[in-house]
Amino acid sequence: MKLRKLREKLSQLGLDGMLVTNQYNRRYISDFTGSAGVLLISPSEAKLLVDGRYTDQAMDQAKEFEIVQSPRNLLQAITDQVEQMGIKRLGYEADHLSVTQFNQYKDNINAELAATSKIIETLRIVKTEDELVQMRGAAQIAEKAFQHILTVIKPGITERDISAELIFQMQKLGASGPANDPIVASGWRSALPHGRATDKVIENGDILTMDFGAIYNGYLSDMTRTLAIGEPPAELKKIYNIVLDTLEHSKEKAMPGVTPRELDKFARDYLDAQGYGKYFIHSIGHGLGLDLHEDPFSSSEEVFEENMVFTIEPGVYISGLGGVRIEDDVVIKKDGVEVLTPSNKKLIIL
Ligand SMILES: [Mn+2]
Repeated sequence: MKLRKLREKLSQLGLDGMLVTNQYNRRYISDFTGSAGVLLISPSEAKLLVDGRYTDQAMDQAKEFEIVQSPRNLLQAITDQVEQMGIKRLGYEADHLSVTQFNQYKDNINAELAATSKIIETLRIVKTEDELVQMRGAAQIAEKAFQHILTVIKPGITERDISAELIFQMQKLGASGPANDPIVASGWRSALPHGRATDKVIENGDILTMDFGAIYNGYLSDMTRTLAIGEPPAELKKIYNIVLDTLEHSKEKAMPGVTPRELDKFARDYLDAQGYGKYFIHSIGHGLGLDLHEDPFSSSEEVFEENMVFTIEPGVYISGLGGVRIEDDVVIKKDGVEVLTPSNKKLIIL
């Protein structure tokens, strides 16, 4: 199915071959989960070139592909296969090649090389039912780790303790790993939207932002929760409720026919009306799937369609005071969104 859609796209673009080098695109089209290898696809053939470390795994996973075992530097094998497959106009993924790699391909491959952009990324935007099953699994793991971490957080432990415990719990719950290096930012550091965990000690009166997720069967979750340890400053409490309202209203707004750009503007206008627009210093969200940040991005003017997955993550960050971000992952559905991270979002004061 995925291969068929890709071939349709190639024929529309006048390409009789495609070289796939990006790891997520390679996995999406072939089901091969290894960390090295390339796909060569023509109208009649589909080959996966891997080195000897991956031959058995590739044969097991990439059922629609002919596996070609090659030396670790795949250049000669790619050149030979393009020749054998009779490819005259080969598309390559311009967003994912280094200049060095491109020059090697240009100097060796005997075919016209055609730059392409986002062909497979675009196919990845609308999730299949099977992909949604994995994404629900990834979200549930993060949700359970969040419930657990609430029993761990107390004054005296460090941000790094929290990060390590989140990762450990998610792996015990079935994650193959964390989706990112968790963001754990407490007190004044919560004003840093991407404050990675440090040795800072959690203190009474701190507000604490945690942004983390799990990888489950290749698919990612990405959630952010902000909570307080002891009574937080009054202004941060007020900001918390405004950010939460922005999140909830944005979720109501996310539906087929609306563009990510419109959703972003809606959230920005909402925060502006409350006087906090200038402290919302990033975008409203991003596509999520095999990769943590994938299409559609918040600047996209292509409308949402059913079964796209998007994060919604308004935030307000005030230097010297602190910050609040709350993030949910949603699946766009005909009448509203399916929230993959549904845990209660009223301000928790530990
Ligand atoms: Mn995110």
